Amino acid sequence: MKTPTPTRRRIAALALAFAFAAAALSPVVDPSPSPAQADNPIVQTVYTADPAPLIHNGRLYLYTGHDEDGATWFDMRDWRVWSSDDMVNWTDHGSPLSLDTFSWARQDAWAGQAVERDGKFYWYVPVINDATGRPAIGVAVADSPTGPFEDALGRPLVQNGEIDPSVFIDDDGQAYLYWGNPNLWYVKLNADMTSYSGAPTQIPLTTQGFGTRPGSSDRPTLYEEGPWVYKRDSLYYMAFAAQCCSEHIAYSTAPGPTGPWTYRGTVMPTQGSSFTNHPGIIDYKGGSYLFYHNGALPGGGGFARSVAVEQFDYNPDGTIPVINMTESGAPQVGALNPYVRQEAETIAWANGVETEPSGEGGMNVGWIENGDWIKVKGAAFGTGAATFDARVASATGGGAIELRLGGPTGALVGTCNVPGTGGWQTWTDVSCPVSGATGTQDLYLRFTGGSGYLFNVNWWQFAT
Ligand SMILES: [Ca+2]
Ligand SMILES: [Ca+2]
Repeated sequence: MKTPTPTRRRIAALALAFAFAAAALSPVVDPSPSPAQADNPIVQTVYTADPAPLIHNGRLYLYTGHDEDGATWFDMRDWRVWSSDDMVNWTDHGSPLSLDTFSWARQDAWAGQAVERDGKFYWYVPVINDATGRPAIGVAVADSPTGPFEDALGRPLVQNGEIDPSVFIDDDGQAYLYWGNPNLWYVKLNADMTSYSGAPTQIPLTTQGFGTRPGSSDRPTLYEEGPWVYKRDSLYYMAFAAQCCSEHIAYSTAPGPTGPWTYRGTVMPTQGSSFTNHPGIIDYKGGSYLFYHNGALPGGGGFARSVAVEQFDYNPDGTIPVINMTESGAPQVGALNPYVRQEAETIAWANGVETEPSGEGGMNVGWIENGDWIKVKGAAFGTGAATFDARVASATGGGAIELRLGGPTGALVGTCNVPGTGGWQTWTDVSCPVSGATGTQDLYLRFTGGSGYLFNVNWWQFAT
């Protein structure tokens, strides 16, 4: 049984400062007036970095790193998984992979990517090999996109002191692992995805292939790190973090997976209060999306980053337009169905809460204090909801869930009282009447009660 730790830092509690902070950090952000409207960054409960999207069974899974609170370097110890089917409400799947997964890893749970092959999920990550003190790339495997992941090999897959693996499986089934900083490498993975054929091959970093870095003789091209390789139509793309520091995102294209690469330009300019950036590009439900990171959360910066997303359209010739960071993020695809069980940790914007593994499986929302709230964007109530049910637990005296529409102080359509249950993982169902919830609305679960932590929420569901 896990008890919320009162001393844990609550970054999201500062979210009211978000609009002001973000406006000061970047001149390019949307003029969104308040965090109630902002949907970027897409996670507010922890700092996240180095996004890597993956689509499985019609759902978009997002693999990220995790910057520790208060870090003064890239202090990263685990990786995180999130998912969405509408690009705005993101479900927290917790931390199914960490340094502890790799017995041979010492530190630096940095940028990786997960891919699916034959019903298994392979997550390639760089870590410091304890035996050598140098970066190596490990691979973890799972039967589910949300893990749990295990070390597939018990040793590094490949090690040459360089980082940032990206994996691409071509239409012919051949898989390629790309990585590198300061150089750029690829190797052909075997069909088992945990071994390779041939030796790692260096991709020539020419200015024709990767642009010209101004004022640098030791690194003449823009390529810095973080390759992201994919194929669209018959063209191969490599996006990458360019020109440290601060980095921007640039890209090159090639007629084949091994090149030759031609530099194509900037994807995302230097913006957003993090001196690194990292691309993850994918098509989903008819739209094209760039995942990246910035320092836009309260307390954010170069070592306290947050993953964000923008929707974009390729130009007719296949080139990528210049994409700016926004606070509004990607538009919602479809709507959320409030009449099926929704996890409390499915969130468009969280103010003041965090998440933790639930004793009932998955995650639950916790650290709930008076006035905290969760935004769920675009809930389709149709002709109207009659009741609201929630799965709750409280080691204290509980409180109440206010159901509001349009904003945290918007129209009140129901109030659900939550009793003390004798434990933070001692769960019970509560139910309450709802009136006035019709049409498609942004739903706010606003939590009220006395002082201190009030209760936890595992899931909720409306009924007609
Ligand atoms: Ca709180
Ligand atoms: Ca849950």
